[in-house]
Amino acid sequence: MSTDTATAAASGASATERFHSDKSPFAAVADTSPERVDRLARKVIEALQQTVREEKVSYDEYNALKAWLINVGHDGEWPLFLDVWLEHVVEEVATEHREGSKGTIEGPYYVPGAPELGSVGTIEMREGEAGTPLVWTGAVTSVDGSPLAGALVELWHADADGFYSQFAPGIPEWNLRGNFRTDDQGRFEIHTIQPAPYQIPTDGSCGKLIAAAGWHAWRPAHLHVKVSAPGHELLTAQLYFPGDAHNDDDIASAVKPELLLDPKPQDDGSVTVDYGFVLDPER
Ligand code: MBD
Ligand code: FE
Repeated sequence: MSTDTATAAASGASATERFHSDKSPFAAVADTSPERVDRLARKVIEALQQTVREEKVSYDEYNALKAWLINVGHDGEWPLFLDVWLEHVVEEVATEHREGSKGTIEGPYYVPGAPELGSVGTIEMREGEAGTPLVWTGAVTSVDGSPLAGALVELWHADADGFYSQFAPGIPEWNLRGNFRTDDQGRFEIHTIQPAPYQIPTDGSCGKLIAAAGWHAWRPAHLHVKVSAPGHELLTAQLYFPGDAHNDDDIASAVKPELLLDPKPQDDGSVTVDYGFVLDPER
């Protein structure tokens, strides 16, 4: 049972490995000028130095920080740490010019290349997968209102225990991960289950910080998506369910009012929801 054996170090190692295998982060910034590097590095270092001065940080506190930072790396939790406490600001800056749908952070658990399931399909799930059945219909359009046929909607989300396939043990590889394509009208219909609220691992370095600071480790239940179409900017978003206790205090600060769904409970116990996406043309 994944609940018994999931560890921060294992999910952290998977997230770190995934990040390295998908991206060439240094190649993308190979042209950065020394002036830019100097400016950014100096600002970050000065913020740390100023904190030490203002708060009169002791040698014991400095050594604890050193040990903690080393442990974040050992646990593979740098992707988690950065995506929880920093990515939301990067996303805000990167998308402030957009006129189409609001997006939010990607987080550490996206995997490219999930199974292609067409415009109407059921995501891969285990027999008797726990959770309320969810039927999600929607359309993808451009900002001028024209439907985008053949747009790609990549969906991934946690199971009813809050675990992601490929980042917790004992879950089939592509469970609750699938890629959908809009039809001629730009529409899609996705059958899945409602995910559970998600608690970031408490037994690793990020969990230790959260406990020591008296914070909580919860994210509200969410569906992750990436929506893309030729000639348009990639939209990365998450969708949330009204009434979730953590919509107002997400540890990752990634909830926006525009990302709240309006689910309609059905007589058969399932829930339907209509939510579409408006993509910005590439600039
Ligand atoms: C998640 O599932 C997530 O979406 C983010 C942003 C951080 C940690 C876990
Ligand atoms: Fe998530």
